[in-house]
Amino acid sequence: MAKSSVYSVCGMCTVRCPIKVQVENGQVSFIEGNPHVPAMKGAVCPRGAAGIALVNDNERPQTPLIREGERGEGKWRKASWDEAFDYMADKLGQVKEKYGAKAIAFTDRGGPFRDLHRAFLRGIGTPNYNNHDSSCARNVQHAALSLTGMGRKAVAYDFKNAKHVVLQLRNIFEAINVQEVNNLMDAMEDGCQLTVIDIRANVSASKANTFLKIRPGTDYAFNLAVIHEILNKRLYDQPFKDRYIDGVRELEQFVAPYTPEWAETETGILADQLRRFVKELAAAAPSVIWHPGWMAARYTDSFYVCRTIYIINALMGSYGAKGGLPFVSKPGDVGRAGLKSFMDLYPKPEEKRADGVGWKYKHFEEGPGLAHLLYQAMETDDPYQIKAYVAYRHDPLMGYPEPERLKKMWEKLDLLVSVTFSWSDTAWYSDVVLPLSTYLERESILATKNALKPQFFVRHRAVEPCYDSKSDWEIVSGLAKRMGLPELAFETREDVWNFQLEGTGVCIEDFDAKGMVSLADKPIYKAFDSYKFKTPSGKIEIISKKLEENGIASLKPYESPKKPKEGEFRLTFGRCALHTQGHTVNNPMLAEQMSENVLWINTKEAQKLGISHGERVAVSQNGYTETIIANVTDVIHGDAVFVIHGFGHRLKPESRAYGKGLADQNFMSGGMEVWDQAGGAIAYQEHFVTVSKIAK
Ligand SMILES: Nc1nc2c(c(=O)[nH]1)N[C@H]1C(S)=C(S)[C@@H](COP(=O)(O)OP(=O)(O)OC[C@H]3O[C@@H](n4cnc5c(=O)[nH]c(N)nc54)[C@H](O)[C@@H]3O)O[C@H]1N2
Ligand SMILES: Nc1nc2c(c(=O)[nH]1)N[C@H]1C(S)=C(S)[C@@H](COP(=O)(O)OP(=O)(O)OC[C@H]3O[C@@H](n4cnc5c(=O)[nH]c(N)nc54)[C@H](O)[C@@H]3O)O[C@H]1N2
Ligand code: SF4
Ligand SMILES: [Mo]
Repeated sequence: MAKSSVYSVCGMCTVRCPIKVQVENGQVSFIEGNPHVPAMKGAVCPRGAAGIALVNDNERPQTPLIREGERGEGKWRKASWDEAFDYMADKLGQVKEKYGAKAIAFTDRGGPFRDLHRAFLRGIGTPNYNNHDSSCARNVQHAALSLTGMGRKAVAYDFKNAKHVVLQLRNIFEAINVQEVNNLMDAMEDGCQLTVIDIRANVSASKANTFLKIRPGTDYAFNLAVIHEILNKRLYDQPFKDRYIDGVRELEQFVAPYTPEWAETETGILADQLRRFVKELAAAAPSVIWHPGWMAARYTDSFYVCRTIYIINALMGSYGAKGGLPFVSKPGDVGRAGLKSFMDLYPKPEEKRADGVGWKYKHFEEGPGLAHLLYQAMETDDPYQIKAYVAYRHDPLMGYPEPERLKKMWEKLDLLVSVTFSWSDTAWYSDVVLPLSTYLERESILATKNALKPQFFVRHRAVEPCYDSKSDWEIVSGLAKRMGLPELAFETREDVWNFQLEGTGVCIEDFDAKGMVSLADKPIYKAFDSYKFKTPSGKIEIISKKLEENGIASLKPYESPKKPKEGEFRLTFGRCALHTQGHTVNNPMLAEQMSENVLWINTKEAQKLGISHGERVAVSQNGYTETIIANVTDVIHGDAVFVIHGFGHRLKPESRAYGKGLADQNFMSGGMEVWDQAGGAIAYQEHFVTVSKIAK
């Protein structure tokens, strides 16, 4: 038997763990963690292992498809790649000629492999690149920027050396990043404390030293009281505070009314418990990580929750500290040249963005913009018409609220394209579907990981595509060739990689041994004294000039969240270890492990409704109903019901997922307009549902 192994990068979720793929006779036989990365411990998570089942899954798009019937009807014509590229280039050309390049919009899933397709957008001249982040971590990013002038990824989470980790809105043992989980478990074995603040006892809570069950949507109250207690008892890191934090006096005045006793009435967490927790936290400083959150697109004040978390980390002195939030290094920081950028081939388009970011909303970062505002522009033609849209590795019909509303927003598009490896609601509704090879069948462009030990890494193709699919660079090259961008029309993967490696002193063979090239010998903890934050004052700024100038308060007075009306529940959601968003639900191995989601509902509330554990119940909002099995439990707050997101698929080709479970995005009526004006993200959890027994 012909056996080989390939170092690559997992693609089952956005974490992109380094992996080693074993291949036997041209088929993937086993996937494990890359043994050269100690924190992987040779492991992958269940989804990473199930990548094997993705490759030969015949329920994914297998050739390019061009729509024949109405949008969403599912009538397709199979096309060759040449035909699909010609069709697309022709339509894009027409839109560009008639409405200008800005009428072409593009969204993707974010991540490190974007340089080439973003260069393509610049090349054709549109400013309208967005990613999914307004449905995910935008509030975290903007909170980080508003305080430090640096994005959320400018610091690492040094779990391995931490002494106290706080997870608030962050379920690390189910929303998995393998290296982070392994590092945190090692630290906990060495005595690191774990505190979980959540509306329900999730798996992370089950491993925690302290679990604080909080009333949904009151995290800002809790955090303000924590700051009050830290300042009141002078539990902060004095030298760090004096040297690196600007605006502590304003902060002190602002939090004066927010005592632990006050917070108790809001959050349900006892004042004494809060005080004990703060004392323990301060004792572990500066090796403290209060995780700023990841999926923080939840409430209209989530930005301020993230902001207070960063402020608490600063007061604990954990910025720059071992076991806290040390600063990552970029290639330039360690005296190395970075990868040559495709985007630098073209100037930045001068047109203003359709989503208003950078001109109408000056306090937001331009990069990925705010996709929900792009969609609104598609509907209103304000500031201008958008006529072509490519959703690349993106399923907004599952990931944004109100799918039916979103379809209406897309009504005026002359072209809607989906580039994807699996069926998705968005792909099914598109005019053209371009099947991307699965991550095991394709290579990616080279990417950089800024880290304590920065590196370049690469995704290698482990096996040849089993259907008529292509890699990203092949897709971009195919389009570039037809759209007058010869500099992006690469013939071979080596041409792509060699372009990127020019001037770096690294060659592509250097990746063979480990799948990555480290740019430093050991983790670098940047010298504290030399550090300057990227704000005007060089310090962490509690009062952000940029926010204030744009009419946004740096410290917003607390407003109590809406209480659910009698018989209503706040709809909340999150992840489980067995699935990624909506795109693994039809995976043969994972569907077998978990084929539907259940509705977590508090025991007392269920009793009032006469609902028993395991019973199928109806969930409704504004006359719209879906059904789901009830998980009656004491460990969720009575104000909320909770589901795992990503279920409730209704697509014909997905036999394993079809009709199973509930789709939470269908219960967010008006949700495209409900977003956090300070942080930019959608506020997904500002919606209420009723739950009832199903009439027999
Ligand atoms: N297995 C797996 N891992 C993943 C993903 C996946 O789909 N599957 N997706 C990846 C992605 S894209 C992301 S963004 C991350 C998300 O990572 P996380 O943000 O950590 O994950 P979630 O499960 O969305 O939410 C975390 C917790 O927030 C809690 N929560 C809900 N409302 C409130 C509230 O009002 N207050 C508090 N304190 N807690 C609340 C939920 O109960 C849940 O336990 O995970 C990543 N990793
Ligand atoms: N109601 C509700 N809405 C949510 C969430 C929620 O919990 N509840 N979670 C939010 C969060 S945290 C996020 S990150 C977003 C996620 O939503 P999206 O950003 O849309 O991401 P995914 O669902 O992971 O993937 C989108 C599509 O891309 C395809 N895909 C995945 N990986 C690849 C790849 O490597 N290449 C290509 N070409 N295609 C790929 C998949 O097949 C899938 O169809 O949704 C957000 N929306
Ligand atoms: S966390 Fe799991 S699914 Fe995500 S990249 Fe790592 S191994 Fe793959
Ligand atoms: Mo996310």
